[in-house]
Amino acid sequence: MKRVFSGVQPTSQVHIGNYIGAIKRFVEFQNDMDCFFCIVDLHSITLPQDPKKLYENSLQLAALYMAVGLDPSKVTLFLQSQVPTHSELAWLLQCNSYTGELNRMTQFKEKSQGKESITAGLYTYPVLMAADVLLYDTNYVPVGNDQKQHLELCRDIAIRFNKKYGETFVVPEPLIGKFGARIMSLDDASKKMSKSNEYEHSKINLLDTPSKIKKSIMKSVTDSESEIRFDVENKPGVSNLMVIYNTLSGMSLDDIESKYKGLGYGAFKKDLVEVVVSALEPIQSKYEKILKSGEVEKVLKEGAEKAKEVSNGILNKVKKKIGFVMF
Ligand code: ATP
Ligand code: LTN
Repeated sequence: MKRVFSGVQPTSQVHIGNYIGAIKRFVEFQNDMDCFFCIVDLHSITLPQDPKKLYENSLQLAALYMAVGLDPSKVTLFLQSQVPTHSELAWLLQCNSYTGELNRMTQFKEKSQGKESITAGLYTYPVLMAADVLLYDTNYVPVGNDQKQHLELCRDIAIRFNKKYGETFVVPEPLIGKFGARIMSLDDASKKMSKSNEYEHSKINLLDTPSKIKKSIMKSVTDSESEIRFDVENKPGVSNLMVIYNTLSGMSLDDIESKYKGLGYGAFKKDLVEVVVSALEPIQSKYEKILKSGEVEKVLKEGAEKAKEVSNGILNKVKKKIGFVMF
């Protein structure tokens, strides 16, 4: 069976960009592939986190993974910090990566911009991500568009290691969706929808109420025309809303264009509110049930055991190749 690995940071609330670009797609793999989905809490502390919030967000994300339809009897769900092989391989890979390649990472440049002090962890973040993926002989990594460069680095690290020490790692392939791999901010269609954007109407979170969803969509930027047409270059705001509509309802972009011909943005946005609310409603009610059931901790515990078992085998192989004494 082919293996799939992906991770989401437990920073702040999960938004529909995370859902459409990544988490919703995770569910599609669970029946045919051996899936590992991680809550990458070690990554999240590359930027300051409030300990109480980090704790809450980590359990909330686990419950959300299940609420969107990931079945713990089919997939392995776990917390990165509970599986020490991740930190250990990250160090070994850091000693096989170059500052030149890390300097080129655009996410590092963006996230360090304007900051007075930047942690070494933010700089080496992509190497920890490479360790996450390579520890499981991963074939496929479903992610949003913003992670493309990190996965190219991961592949480079794997290929280089295999050349130096002999065949060790499976070289993974990113799986980036055709539509929805980069959902844009609702208030500025030139920027990606992002957890770190503090303006509440820039995004829709999976746990937002219908009235908040309505407000954010009705306020979203469009343009001075009134035509519903998919044209990312000239109509980025409307095109972004159309992608949200398309990915959450299944209606094709062509059918959306025909349905709203001559109707204007008001009618389109009003229906989009319905589409989003009805896509999120089942997730929200399942989420509440899962939290109450108390099963989250048990699932994470079992997930960590399985992740340790699989990743230990690969880590030991790497250590032997490097020349460490193993008993
Ligand atoms: P931040 O923007 O604050 O760095 P984030 O929103 O990117 O956070 P992550 O936990 O880093 O959140 O991302 C989880 C997954 O969601 C990744 O696969 C990422 O590529 C994807 N993703 C993030 N933002 C978007 C977006 N706007 N559109 C589509 N996919 C996205
Ligand atoms: N960097 C990713 C989160 C992440 C990840 C991973 C994604 C950490 N490790 C391994 C896929 C595979 C992000 O979303 N910002």
